[in-house]
Amino acid sequence: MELILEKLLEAVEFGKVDKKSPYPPQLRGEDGSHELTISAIESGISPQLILENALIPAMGKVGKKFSENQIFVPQMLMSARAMGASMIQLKPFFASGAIKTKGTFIIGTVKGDLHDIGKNLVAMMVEGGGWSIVDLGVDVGSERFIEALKNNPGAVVGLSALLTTTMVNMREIVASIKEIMPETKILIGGAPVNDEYCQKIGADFYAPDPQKAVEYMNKLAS
Ligand code: B1M
Repeated sequence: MELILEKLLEAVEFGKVDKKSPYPPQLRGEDGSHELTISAIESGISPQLILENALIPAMGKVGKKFSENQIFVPQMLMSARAMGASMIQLKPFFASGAIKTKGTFIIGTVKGDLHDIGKNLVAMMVEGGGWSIVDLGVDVGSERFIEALKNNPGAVVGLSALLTTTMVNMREIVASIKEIMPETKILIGGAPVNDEYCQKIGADFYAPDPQKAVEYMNKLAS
């Protein structure tokens, strides 16, 4: 693999956003994902290769380490930020169709719920897994999910809830979506929900963490 992609993979894995960023200490003074992505594009490496050989494997490593409790939310957020810095440079290639994604993932925190840190992490990790993201934000009811699905036919939907008082809203959202578009795959997550609840409300998959969400999405795409 090109040295520059190896360096980019390392920058994203360890959360090095740009050269002036003091984090992580072991990469102080080195280029971050911002500079490395620009250099990679300028040296003629295709955006698809940048995504497939650096960003996706980096986020795969991050997700695995998080699942195994080797790293925690702050480190994961730094990696997500480093990936974001890289994605900003790649965005024009997504828009032009030069990068092919695995599909679209519509994600939102359900109605009544304003917690978005976990939802944002899942969105970032799934994006790092090669999917296009439609992030509807927080306090999202069934109407907005359905509208987004109509604009993105065949998309996978992700629902997040952090409150026992709002997880119940997942049931109505799942039922409304399945009534109109029964083939839609819906995954749910968030601290108060579990596999049993997922089955009870007719959702397709419960992901306890972002890595499990990515693994499920990748199975759907294969
Ligand atoms: Co809130 N809050 N909060 N809060 N808050 C909790 C959730 C709570 C457990 C705190 C407590 O009492 N111990 C409690 C819920 C109790 C319950 O329902 N059983 C609670 C409460 C009660 C409230 C308010 C009602 C407080 C009040 O006003 N009286 C209020 C509700 C507001 C509302 O939503 N309408 C409220 C408000 C807030 C803040 C706005 C202050 C802030 C949110 C800021 C924000 O998100 N931008 C906040 C915070 C920060 C928390 C805690 C401290 C942290 C949540 C968090 O971000 N965790 C939380 C207590 C705690 O968890 N220690 C708490 C880190 C995040 C990475 O984890 O979101 O679980 P998490 O996501 C994980 C997994 O769950 C999973 O992946 C992530 C990474 O592993 N995951 C998915 C999440 N979504 C997924 C989706 C998937 C797949 C996986 O697929 C689609």
